[in-house]
Amino acid sequence: MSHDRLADLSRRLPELRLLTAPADLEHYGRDWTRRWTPAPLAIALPVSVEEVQAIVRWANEQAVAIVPSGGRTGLSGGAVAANGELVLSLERMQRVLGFDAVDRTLTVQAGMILQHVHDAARQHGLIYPVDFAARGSCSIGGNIATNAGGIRVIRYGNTREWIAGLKVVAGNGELLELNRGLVKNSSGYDFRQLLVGSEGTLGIVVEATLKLTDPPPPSQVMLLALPDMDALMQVFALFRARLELQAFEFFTDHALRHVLAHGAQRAIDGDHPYYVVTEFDAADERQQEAALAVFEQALEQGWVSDGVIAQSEAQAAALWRLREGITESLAPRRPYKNDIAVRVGAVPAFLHEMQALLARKYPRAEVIWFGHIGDGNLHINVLRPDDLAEAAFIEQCEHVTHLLADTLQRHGGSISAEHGIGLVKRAYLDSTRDAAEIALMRGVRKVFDPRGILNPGKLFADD
Ligand code: 2HG
Ligand code: ZN
Repeated sequence: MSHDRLADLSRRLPELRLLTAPADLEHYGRDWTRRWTPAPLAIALPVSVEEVQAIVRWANEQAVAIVPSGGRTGLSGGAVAANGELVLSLERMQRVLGFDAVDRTLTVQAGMILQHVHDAARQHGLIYPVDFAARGSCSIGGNIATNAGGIRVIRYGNTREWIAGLKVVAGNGELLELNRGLVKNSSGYDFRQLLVGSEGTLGIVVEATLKLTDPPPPSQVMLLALPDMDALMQVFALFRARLELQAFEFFTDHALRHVLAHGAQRAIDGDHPYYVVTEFDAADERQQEAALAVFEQALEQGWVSDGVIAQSEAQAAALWRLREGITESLAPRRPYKNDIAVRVGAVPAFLHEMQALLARKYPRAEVIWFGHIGDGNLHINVLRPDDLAEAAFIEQCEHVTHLLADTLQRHGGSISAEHGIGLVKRAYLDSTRDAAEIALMRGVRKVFDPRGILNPGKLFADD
C-alpha cells in the first residue's frame, strides 16, 4: 500500500527527491523530544514552492498526512512523524530571496537555518533579533510555526513581531501571499499572524519576509547569584527599571550542576540556589557605572549574594553558556519538559505554589527550573530517577503536568509559552484555551485544511 502510494507520487513528480531508507525515516521522523518511534511513509525534499504545492495536492487526493519539517529542534513533538505521514522537509529551500534596504526586510525560503538568517542580516549591517540556543539547527519556518521566543524576547518580542509577510501553502495546495511586507494593512483578517504559531496545522510556510532592525549598542553580560526566589523578582524589577535590558534569564543551582558536569566553567564560587544571566546596554561609562550601582544596590538589599561582570567577549560567552547549555546538558537524560507562561507579576506566587506542591507529591523527583523569567516563561525539566522505569516515569510526569495545568488555570497562564502544543501538550490545550476558543480553532483548521492532512494530531488529539 505505502509502496503503491510512493510509486504514484514519484510518477506524478518525477523530479522530487524522496527518501525511504530506514536511517532517513528515523532521522527525519523525530524531533528533540525523542519520545516517539519514528514511522513516516517517506521523506519528501522539495526545492520549490510549486513542488510543495504539488505534494500537498497529491496528499489531498490520496488522504496522506503531511508533517512539515524544519530543523526538528522542537521540544513538544510538533515535527514527529510516527504514523505513516509524509515528512515534507524544507531543508533544500534555504536561499535568501531578497533584501530591501528601504523597508529593512529580508526575504528567505522557510528552510533557512536561524543562524544563517542572523548572518545574512548582519551582512547588511542589521540584525534579525529573535535568538535562542538552537540557532545553529532550527529553521525559520519552524520558528514561525511555533512563534518561537527565546532569550531576547524581553527586548524584541516573539517571532510574530518580526514577520512582515509570509508565503504559505494551505491544506488544499493553494498558495497564499500574506501581508506582502506591508507595514500598515487594515484590510480585514490578518492571516499572516494566524499562521504564526499554528504548528503546521493551517499551512506550510514556504517563504518569509522578515523585519530587521539596528544592532543593539555594545552590551555587558552579568551573572548574579541569588539567595532565594523572592529576590529574583526584586532584582528583575530593579534591573529593568534602571538598565536597558537585552536579556534576563534565570536558572537554579540544580541546572548549573548539570551544565558544569557537561564541561562549562564555574564563574561564581559557593552554593547559591538561584542564578541570573543578564545582558544590558553598556555603550558608555555612564551606562557601565549605572550597572555597577544597580548591582551594589541589589547586594546591599541582600537580593544578590555574588556576581560577575564579563570582561571580554569570551567571558560573556562563557557566562551565557551556563544558561544556554542547560538543554544540551540534560538531553542525555531525556527529561520530561514543560514550558509554561504566567503574567510576569504572577511568577513568584506560581513558583512558590508549584515548588511546594512538587516537593510534597514527588519529593524524590529531580525537577529543574530555568527560563525567561522576565517574560513569565519558565521551563521545568523533570529527570527520571535511575530506579524508575520509563513508563512509570512518564505517568508521573503527566501527573505533574496535570498539577501544573491546574495551577496555571488558577493563575491565568499558558501550558506552552514558546515550544508549542504538539504531541506533548495536546491533552492540556483545554487548560489554556476555553471550549469556545477551541471550537473556533477547529473551525479555522477546517477552512485552511479541509481534509485535515496538515500535521494531524499535533494540536488536537482527535483530528
Ligand atoms: C531554552 O530556553 C529553550 O533554553 C529550551 O526553550 C528549554 O530545554 C528546555 O526545556
Ligand atoms: Zn526557552
